[in-house]
Amino acid sequence: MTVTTHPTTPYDGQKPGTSGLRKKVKVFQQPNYAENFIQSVFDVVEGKEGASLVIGGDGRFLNREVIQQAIRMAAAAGYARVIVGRGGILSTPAASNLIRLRGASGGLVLSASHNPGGPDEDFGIKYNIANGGPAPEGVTEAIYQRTTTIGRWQAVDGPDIDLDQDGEVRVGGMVVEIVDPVADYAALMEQLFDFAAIRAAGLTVAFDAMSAVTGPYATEILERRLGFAPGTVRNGKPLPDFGGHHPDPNLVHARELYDHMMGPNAPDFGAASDGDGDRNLIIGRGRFVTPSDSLAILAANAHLAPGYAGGLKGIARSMPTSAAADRVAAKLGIPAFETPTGWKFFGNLLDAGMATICGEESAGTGSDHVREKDGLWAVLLWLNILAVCGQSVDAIVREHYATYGRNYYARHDYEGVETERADALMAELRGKLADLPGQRFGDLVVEGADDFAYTDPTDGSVSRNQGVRVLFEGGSRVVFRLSGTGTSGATLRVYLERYEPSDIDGDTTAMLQSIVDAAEDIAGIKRHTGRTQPDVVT
Ligand code: VG1
Ligand code: CO
Repeated sequence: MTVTTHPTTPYDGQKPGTSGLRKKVKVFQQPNYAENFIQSVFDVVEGKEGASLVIGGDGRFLNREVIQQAIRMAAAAGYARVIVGRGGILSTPAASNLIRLRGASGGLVLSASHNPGGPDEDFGIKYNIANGGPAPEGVTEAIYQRTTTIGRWQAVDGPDIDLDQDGEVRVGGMVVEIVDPVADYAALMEQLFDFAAIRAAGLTVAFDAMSAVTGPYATEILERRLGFAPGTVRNGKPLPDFGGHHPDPNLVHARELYDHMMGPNAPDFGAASDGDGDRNLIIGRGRFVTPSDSLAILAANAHLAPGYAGGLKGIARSMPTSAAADRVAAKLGIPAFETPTGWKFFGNLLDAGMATICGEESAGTGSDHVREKDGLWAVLLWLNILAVCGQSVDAIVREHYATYGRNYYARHDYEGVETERADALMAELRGKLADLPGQRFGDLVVEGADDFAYTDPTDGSVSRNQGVRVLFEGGSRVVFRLSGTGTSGATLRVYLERYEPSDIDGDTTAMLQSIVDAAEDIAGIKRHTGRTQPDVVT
C-alpha cells in the first residue's frame, strides 16, 4: 500500500453549521477543499486504528466523487473497515442506524439535506460519532480549528472502486464493504411498528420522496413490505439534482402533495421527506399537521406502537418548536427538554435515557431508535397510530387540540438577506432585550425576553446565542434567529406562536397577525432587510 501525502493550505470558512459543512458544489470542487475537511475530521477524531467508518450520502451531485476520495483517505488514516451504502446511498437515519448496528466509530454523511442539489447548488459533509448522532459542538469546533491550520492530506493511491457491487474489496490494508442501504433500516422499522396492523387497516397513502434519498426506502417499506398500491411513492428515484427542485418537505416545495391532499381525490394520508430522509411532512386528507403539532401528537400516542408500548421517558424539542409537546409531557408526567436548534443537541439526552422522542419545528421528528431525526419513522408511527385508532388524521388532530388546547404556529423565513443587515438586526435586538419586559405591542405585553442559552444536563456544556426569544403574557411568543444551514447570504427565521386553550378552529394567519405585527415593531425587519414579506411561510 502506498500512502501519498498531498500538501495543502487552509480554506477559510470550513466551520460546520447547524448540521455539518454546507457550501455550493463549486466551492467543494476547488482543489483540496473536500479533502481538507475530511482530513481535519480524521486528524481530530480518535480511535480510528482498527475501527469501522460508515460512509454514505443522499445521492446528490458530487456524492460519488467525494465518497471515492473519502475511502482512499480513510485507508490512509488507519481505519480497518469502511461500510458504504450501495451506489453511495444512505439516508441520514439509515447511516445513523448502520453506525450503531455495526459498532462503527463514526460516519461521514454526505448531504446538504433540504438544500437543492446539482452542479450549481449545494453539497455538504457531516461527521457523526459512535452513538450514530451528529458530532457535538466540542467535536465540530475541534474539526473547524484543524481546518484553519491544515497543511497536508493523505490518501492511499488507487483507482475508484465499484460502488454498485455488494460485497467486500480491499483498498490498501482496509476492507471496503458495500451494503444494501435499505435492508437494516427496514428491519428496524419492522421491529418498532406493527406492520400487520398497518397492512390490515386498508389506508390509502401518498408519499412524495421528492426525487431524493427516501425513494428506495419508501418503495421497499410502503409498497413492498406494507403492500400499499404501486404508485404510492411519488418521485421515488433519487436524482443528483432532485429534478431541479428543493427537496424540502414544506408547504412551498411540496406544494403538489399539499394540493393533492386538499383535493377531491385525496388519500387518507400524505407525507414527504427531504434530501437526506430525516425530515417529514405530514398531511391528512384536508388537514395539514404542523411539525410542532405532529411531535406532540406522536408523543401522546406513541404507546400505540409496539416499539413504544412501554411509554416514554421524556420529550425533547428545539427551542423554536412550539410548546405543544410540553403539554403532552406534563400530562404524561415525564420531563420536557428545550434544546438549541439542530439534532446534535438531542444525542446526550437520548444516550442518557432522559428522552425517548425528540422533534423540531422544521419537520424533524425522531426517537431513541437512532440518533438522527427520521422522516420515514415519523410516517410509520403516524400510520401505526391511524391503524390502531381507526380515526382520520383530522379527527386525531382535533381531539388533540380539544384535550390540550392549540399552539397556533408559523415560521417566516427571509432568505438571501445581506449578512451585514441580518447581523445588524440581531445585534440591535440583543441590545434591547433588557428593555422589552413590560412593553406593550398592540394587545400583547412582553413578559420576558432573552437570548437562548442551553446547559446540557448530562455534561454541563453550555451553548449560548441560540436565538432571541420574546415571550408574551398568556403563552404567545416570537423567536428570531439566523439559519446555520444556508450557503449564500443570511436567512432570518421568525417563529410565531400563540396558545389558545379552547379556540381551536381559527385560521392560523389571522390568529398570528398580532404577533407578526409585534415582531415587526420589535425587530424592524422591514427597516433592516428592506423586505415587506417573508419568502417562505411554513
Ligand atoms: C435548519 C432547521 C433545523 C434543522 C437543520 C438541519 O437549521 O431549522 O431545525 O435541524 O436545518 O436539518 P437552520 O440553522 O437553517 O435553521 V436538515 O434536514 O437540513 O439536516
Ligand atoms: Co435533512
